[in-house]
Amino acid sequence: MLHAIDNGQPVPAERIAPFADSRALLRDPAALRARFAADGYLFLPGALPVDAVAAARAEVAARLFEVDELEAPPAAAIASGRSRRSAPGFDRGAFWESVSTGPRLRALSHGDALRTILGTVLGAEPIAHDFIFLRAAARGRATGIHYDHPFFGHATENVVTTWVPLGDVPLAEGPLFVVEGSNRFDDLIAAMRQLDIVKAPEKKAAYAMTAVEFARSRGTRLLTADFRAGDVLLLGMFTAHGAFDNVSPANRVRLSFDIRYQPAHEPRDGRYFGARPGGTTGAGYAELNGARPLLEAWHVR
Ligand SMILES: O=C(O)CCC(=O)C(=O)O
Repeated sequence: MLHAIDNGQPVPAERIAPFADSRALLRDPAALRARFAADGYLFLPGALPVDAVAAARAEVAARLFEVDELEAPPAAAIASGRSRRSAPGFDRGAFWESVSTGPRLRALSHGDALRTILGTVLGAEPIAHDFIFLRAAARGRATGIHYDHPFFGHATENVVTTWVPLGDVPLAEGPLFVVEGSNRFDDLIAAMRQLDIVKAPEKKAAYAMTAVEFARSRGTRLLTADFRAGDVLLLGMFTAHGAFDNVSPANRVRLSFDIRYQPAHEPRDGRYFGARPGGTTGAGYAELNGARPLLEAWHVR
């Protein structure tokens, strides 16, 4: 039984199901790509070295501890309810950029293990965005349902979102979910192709419905997992997804990152590449939720 919370309510049993496990297909690239095309996602449990994940987690947690947002020991990621990031003059964008470019985090996000997986999935030499979305979701946080195309699919649609939990992320801590079959919701996908949230910022990429309402309206389910350190989830640009509520009784912060890979030879969206990428809006790392103190408001992106 999978128990997750959406918008303060338990997800009914008929609306939630586990991801298909595609790890064995890493040895069969054609079958792996066929599964990705069919399902719009690939769940690859245990595909990353856990020591590299633990090192990245420790690095990020140490930085949050430094601004007094976590209790000791930092790697337990228990929110303190305090923050030095609220102090006048604190440069939140610069801080988050420095956390997001930490060497251990980058060794994981841009390292051989992910490169090899993404090369297999793309069937081409892969390149990762330099801009990375590092998430620190405190209790009470969630991410609304959206497709990624309006953010990342403009230069090429052949872009793969790569979601990596930095440590175990059980269902109570609000992991990612995928809307089953949403890669075939042609009406929604056609609308997403028209939407550029930078050119039309009044249009939100996230749907107003709760995840359960959304799934019910389409007669489908929310697929997810009790994520373990070392797991990876890959999504296409036309796969609707979000994250459940973090309801951790221990006040544990959900740490994860998401990054996009694409074939190196295809056109690149300059907002996400380079030494100081501007990100979706041009504000750089200051635009991310992670740049705000843990207990401040959280909206999708
Ligand atoms: O981790 C989250 O809360 C959201 C991640 C997401 O939307 C993505 O990876 O595209």
